[in-house]
Amino acid sequence: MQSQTLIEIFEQPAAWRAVIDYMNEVHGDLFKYLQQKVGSEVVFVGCGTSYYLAMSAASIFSAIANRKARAVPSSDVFIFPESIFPSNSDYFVVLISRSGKTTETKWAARYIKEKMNIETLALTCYPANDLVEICDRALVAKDASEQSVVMTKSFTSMLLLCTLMACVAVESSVVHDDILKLPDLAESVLRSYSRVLQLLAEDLSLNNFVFLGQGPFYGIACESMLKIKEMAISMSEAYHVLEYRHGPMAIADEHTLVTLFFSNQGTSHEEAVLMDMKKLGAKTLAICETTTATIFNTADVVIEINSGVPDAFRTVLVMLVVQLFSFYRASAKGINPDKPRHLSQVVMLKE
Ligand code: F1P
Repeated sequence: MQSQTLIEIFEQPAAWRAVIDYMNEVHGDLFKYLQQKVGSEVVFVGCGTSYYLAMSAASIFSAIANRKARAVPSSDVFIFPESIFPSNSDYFVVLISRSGKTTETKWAARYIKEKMNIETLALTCYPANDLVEICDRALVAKDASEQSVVMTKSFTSMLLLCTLMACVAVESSVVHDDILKLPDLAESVLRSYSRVLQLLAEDLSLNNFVFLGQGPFYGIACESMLKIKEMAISMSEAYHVLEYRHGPMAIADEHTLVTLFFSNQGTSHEEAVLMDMKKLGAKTLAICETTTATIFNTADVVIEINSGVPDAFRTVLVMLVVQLFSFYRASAKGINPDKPRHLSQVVMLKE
């Protein structure tokens, strides 16, 4: 029987098409709403995968919509609210949750509404759930709901929805041409790289996985760290690319796979880190838009996305690579990623 997680990984192009259609339906209304919020800082909130999504979403939202945006884990909202919402600013909070049932995210939503009187928007995969009920508005990626415990298509689809929201914040008209290309590009990434990733994942001499990304790719690096932990029960870390030199590289050796998400904006700095990692004896996987001579001559494995789209739009595409890699790593270790150890779809606490 085919793995449900793998089925959902391959359903991403269709789920993204549905997100784009949905945005075409709601963009006029959303534009008006976001116009009322000009001047408010956008705070993206979530737990686990949804928190890492918030990190990439905040980076993308600031860059595209030219507005202040930040990501915080749901728990910080009700434990350290004074650090998150100093009283001298305006806020608009986007609460992200596949299920809409995660207790910490519900607590955060209630705290924001009741104690801070700040407007809230739920970003989720179900049109009706607890979070939608608590929040003032909702955006729903309904074709991205999943049976699997591990979040794959829900992550990329909700991130795409955030990216579209950032575009809508600056113009009310139709979806950006580059975004329209993404579902076809996703099909080609999933088709082209499965075999090479499977071979790399089968190298059982590797026992430590490091993911490095700057800007919008930092949230992607964190989500990659989580994917390989959840699916393949493997040790993993995530850092900003240049941060890795500041101590963490002490651990790197020939059993380490360092995956670098190359950005167009930071290529030369990121190439230098790639070369350093090679000198340390680590194995390297470069995920880049186009292969430079340095990347080609240095990295052990290169995944060239060749999308023609800017960094902010490419984040969802590069995530597919690590989802596949994590799945194949689990298979190589004889682990069933559909039944991850200790985990369930939702973390529900006693209320
Ligand atoms: C978030 C989450 C997942 C994680 C786990 C439990 O859920 O923490 O990131 O993989 O299986 O749930 P949600 O709030 O997005 O539904």
